[in-house]
Amino acid sequence: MFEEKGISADVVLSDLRGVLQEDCTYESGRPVASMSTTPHQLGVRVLVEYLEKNAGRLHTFQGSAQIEREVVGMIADLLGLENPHGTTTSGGTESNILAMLSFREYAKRKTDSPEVVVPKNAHSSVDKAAWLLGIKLRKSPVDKEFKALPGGIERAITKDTVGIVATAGTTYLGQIDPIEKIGAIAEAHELPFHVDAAFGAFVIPFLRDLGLGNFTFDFSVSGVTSISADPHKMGLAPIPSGCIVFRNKKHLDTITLKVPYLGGISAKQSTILATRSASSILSTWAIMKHLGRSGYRTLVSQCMKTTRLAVERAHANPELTLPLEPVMNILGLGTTNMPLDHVVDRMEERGWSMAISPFPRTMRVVVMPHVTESVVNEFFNDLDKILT
Ligand code: 0PR
Repeated sequence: MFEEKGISADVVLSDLRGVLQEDCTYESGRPVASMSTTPHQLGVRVLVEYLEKNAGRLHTFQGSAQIEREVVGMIADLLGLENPHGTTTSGGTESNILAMLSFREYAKRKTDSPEVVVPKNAHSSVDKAAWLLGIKLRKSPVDKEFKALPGGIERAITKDTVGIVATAGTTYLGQIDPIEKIGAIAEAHELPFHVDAAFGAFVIPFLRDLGLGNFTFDFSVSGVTSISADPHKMGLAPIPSGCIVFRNKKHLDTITLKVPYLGGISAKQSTILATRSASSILSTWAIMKHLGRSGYRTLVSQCMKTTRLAVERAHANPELTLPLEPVMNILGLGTTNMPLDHVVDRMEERGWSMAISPFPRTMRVVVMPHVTESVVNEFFNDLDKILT
């Protein structure tokens, strides 16, 4: 109900506090399937301090415009690209929609029935993008490690194909598709190729530095034309913070709409949203500047150490299965005998906030910074009790 007469701020705040007790907090460690975490404190300060700034009107906020360019520049640098063309976004979904919009628009003269080839391990936002954009998806198969099969991608290409999407850091298992092989196919067929690294972009480069896996997934692969990366996942930025980087201006141009009445730099918009938070962009900038690569490397190192503990605990219980030895800080846990739904219901009763992945059917554990070693031990202690 929207009352006629307002209530005092104190009462409003205490009412709100009461209702929000229902929420799970990251500090409790309970959201074990979440790709978001407690944002970095410096970022929170910046977010609150500059809350009113609008990235839909960068003509008015020229300093914020400069910071946005620097955020895109830093992310592109992390992904191995010197002269990027890109934009910040509200997250991985918007970035995937923009990538696929650019495919469709770039191929406008080629076909009226655009198709995109995507392995079946992709995030559901690719389905959402296809739905919104009137694009048909051709889903290609994956191998037994749930990685895209390059041959399957090539076979799915038709005369109406306008682009290929693959993933570096899949939602369900943290798997990395063979980006070099797919890039070669994209080049041979002269197709743009988008890599969804919404989760992986802030993890994979540091795995490489730490000697925990040498995966080539970025702009060093010549066939890759765009990559998405979400600071609001492993970048520790407050929500909303996403980014898409294009190698070539011609691809960004296809998603740039002229809005002349807004004037100046605001007269060109490449995002789906118009009015949008600039404070989360400034916050992302502050966190990335403050942590530097070394800060993120330390974070990834800690998360991977905790992931190894989770793997040990999973292997120690014969009632649990791991369809994939984790590549990064994401695990999919299956069960040998007890139905997954039953286990998840019992875990929810014990206060865990769980998620069941459909492919393969597993419980997802994302070892974000709030999922500490003691959280992992408590989690597996509860699983062990339920499974005996
Ligand atoms: N691409 C990949 C590979 C993703 O994993 C996700 C999100 C997206 C794109 C879309 O990103 P946005 O959610 O920023 O638009 N994956 C998570 C998921 O669907 C999102 C999530 C986050 C889920 C927090 C739960 C949660 O508590 O599983």
